Amino acid sequence: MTQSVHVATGIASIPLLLAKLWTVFPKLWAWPPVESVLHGLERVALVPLVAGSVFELFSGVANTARWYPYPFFFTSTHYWVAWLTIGALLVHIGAKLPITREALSRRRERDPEPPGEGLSRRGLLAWVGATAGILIVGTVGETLRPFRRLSVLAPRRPDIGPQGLPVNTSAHQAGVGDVARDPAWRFVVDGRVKTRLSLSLEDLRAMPRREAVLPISCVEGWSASARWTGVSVAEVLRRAGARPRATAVVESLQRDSTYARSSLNRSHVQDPDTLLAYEVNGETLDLDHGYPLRLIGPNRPGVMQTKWLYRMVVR
Ligand SMILES: Nc1nc2c(c(=O)[nH]1)N[C@H]1C(S)=C(S)[C@@H](COP(=O)(O)O)O[C@H]1N2
Ligand SMILES: [Mo]
Repeated sequence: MTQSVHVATGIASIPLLLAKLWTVFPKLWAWPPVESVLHGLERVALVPLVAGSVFELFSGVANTARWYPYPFFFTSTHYWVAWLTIGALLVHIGAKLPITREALSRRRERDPEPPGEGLSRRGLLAWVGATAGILIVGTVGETLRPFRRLSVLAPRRPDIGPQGLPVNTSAHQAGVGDVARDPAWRFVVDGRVKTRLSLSLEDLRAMPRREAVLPISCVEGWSASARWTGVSVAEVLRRAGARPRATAVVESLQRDSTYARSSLNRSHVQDPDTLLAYEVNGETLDLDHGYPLRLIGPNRPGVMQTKWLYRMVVR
């Protein structure tokens, strides 16, 4: 829900922002540029508002296409610029409140829209609404399966990929093709444990099976649910003799990637549906989905559903 609403509302904001910038553009050249100290402050506050809004929408769309034309890390920048933009928006709303209040309280008859001057305000809003609607319908199929055939504007469809699930990074791209298939593969559980475990896939399969229907909610704009089978992280920790309030970090065979490890907080660890999964939709995991073992758990973004696990460090 949160992932798709975030992406859909972000995409729908694009025509709204463009229309807004287009209508206020002439004011950029108003003369004199500053009429008073207050007016000057108000205009300065527009810089983070406009720059922040444009950056948020641009970087968000670029992220859905996995395009990062800047040196900084997308996630934290997108997050912090959002706070700056919200702050600038509050300042802007505060500065415009008197005008807005006056405009809203004015009676329509006393202030009819001047006829014949191009698009009316209502017409403009209708166009913005229609464009936003088209953009949403053209992309929301990345999360809502019934719309998948209409997803002509989306970079991918959530049902295309091995076992009906998309793949962002294949085993080949991650450079794990051979090590992941190595029969000597073991899953190691160490750190703050009483007993260090070293488990083969057969050992894991011999442990209590647990099934959960869970989505991969990818911040790159898509999500897809599947039925996962594996062993509860909680069960493995119990066998290793971890303390009751333990947390953990899982590590991938993949090297040199921000996705190669992820941490599990206490509620993730304790949720019985947080799985070390070896099957999806009743089949052994495809190599591209993290064979032999991947993490999958509720309330975690896709980036934290680490694939090709080989180790869990308990803390
Ligand atoms: N080791 C590893 N795990 C990973 C990734 C990755 O690149 N490497 N991608 C993550 C991301 S961003 C998502 S959304 C999910 C699903 O990605 P997939 O479609 O590549 O399976 O796996 C996550 N686990
Ligand atoms: Mo992702």
